[in-house]
Amino acid sequence: MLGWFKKKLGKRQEADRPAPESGAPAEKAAAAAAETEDAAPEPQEETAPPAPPAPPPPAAEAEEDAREDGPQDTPPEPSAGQSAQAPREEPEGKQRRPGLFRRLAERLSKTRANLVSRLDAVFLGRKTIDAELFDELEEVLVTADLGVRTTLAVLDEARRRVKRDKLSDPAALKEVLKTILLEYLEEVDRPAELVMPDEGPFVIMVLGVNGVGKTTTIGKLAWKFKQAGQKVLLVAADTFRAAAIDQLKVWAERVGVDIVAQQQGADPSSVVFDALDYARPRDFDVVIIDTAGRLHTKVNLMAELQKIRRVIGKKIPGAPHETMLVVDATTGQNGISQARLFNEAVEITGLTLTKLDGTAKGGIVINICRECKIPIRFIGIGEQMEDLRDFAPQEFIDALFATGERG
Ligand SMILES: Nc1nc2c(ncn2[C@@H]2O[C@H](COP(=O)(O)OP(=O)(O)O)[C@@H](O)[C@H]2O)c(=O)[nH]1
Ligand SMILES: [Mg+2]
Repeated sequence: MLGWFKKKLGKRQEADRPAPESGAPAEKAAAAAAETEDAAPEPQEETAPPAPPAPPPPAAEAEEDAREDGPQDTPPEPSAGQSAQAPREEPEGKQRRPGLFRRLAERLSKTRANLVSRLDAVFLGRKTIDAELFDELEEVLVTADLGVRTTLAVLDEARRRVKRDKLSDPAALKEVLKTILLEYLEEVDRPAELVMPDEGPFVIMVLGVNGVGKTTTIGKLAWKFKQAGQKVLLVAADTFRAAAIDQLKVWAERVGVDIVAQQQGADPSSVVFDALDYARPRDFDVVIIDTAGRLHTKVNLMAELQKIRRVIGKKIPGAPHETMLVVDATTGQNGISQARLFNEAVEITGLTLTKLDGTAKGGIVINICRECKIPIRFIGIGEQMEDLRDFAPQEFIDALFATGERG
């Protein structure tokens, strides 16, 4: 199954680019995006920290002084990076796929140990499907952060299918469970189509509480788009801390994309206002907006996000085309509360779940899908640039249930 990113790029390219000599443009774009993933460098050390932050580019400072509170007539110059679209290399074939799959499986190893290995232990030596088996399954699923409600729903459905298909072999029940989990993920993924704008940039507004991985995800996402030949603009609308602005600048420089940033404390809406003024005449394909996530002023934060959203919509009718909530998978059930909270304030259209490499509770992916009915676009499986994956339910379940010899 193609992930959201590929689907979107496919549409975009189909609409915008002249047909190449061979191959359907949509397919080519999808292939290019796929190759982006395939061409991702092999992981460095498992525990390698992200590249040390470089000092922000000098040009970045210049416009910070020239900042006033209201929207300006002359938008600031971009502070960093070059906007030229790098010529794309299109390597033959997809031989790297197994490596990518293996890496995903590796990164999910904590969840696999906590969920799948424990499921296996429950099934081990069982001859029949009985109530005791279901009780034990319940415990395993709940502790892997599937949540009580999702767990009960999964097991009810499993019981129904066992009865319907007259299953008696516990191994068959394990397959049934796997299928049900996959169905939950696919159910939400299926209607996840988004409409690409006919003209103007595709605007992504990124939200989430502090520390969940918004800025990192934006950096990785920018890289993904850039690899696929898209012209990307980053917008530093988290003006709460200077460090947050600098962090985004570092990413812009590392990836080689433009950024619009102002000084700490600037009104986030006016940063966005100016950034969109800057973006429109310059043919950006994608604009990604970073926002603040401090929770201690919840009401203010939500009001601020609503205001930013209004500003975007006024500047570019129909935008933001994606309002993406970033959730830290290691926070477990808390992530679900966050999704509800943000969704009430601004309608969330997609999720990115980060830090799946660091948690044994990856069951949250299934839980959040079922509870929130918001499609998961991406998953973060590490701190490196290439550690953001399109979320593909089948691949995810396969990686989770992968045994040693897989991949
Ligand atoms: N292991 C791991 N760490 C991540 C991932 N995504 C982000 N992080 C780390 O989480 C921390 C907070 O990220 P940041 O982007 O600053 O969060 P923000 O406050 O939401 O912008 C940083 O140390 C990131 O490197 C991920 O997928 N896996
Ligand atoms: Mg940040």
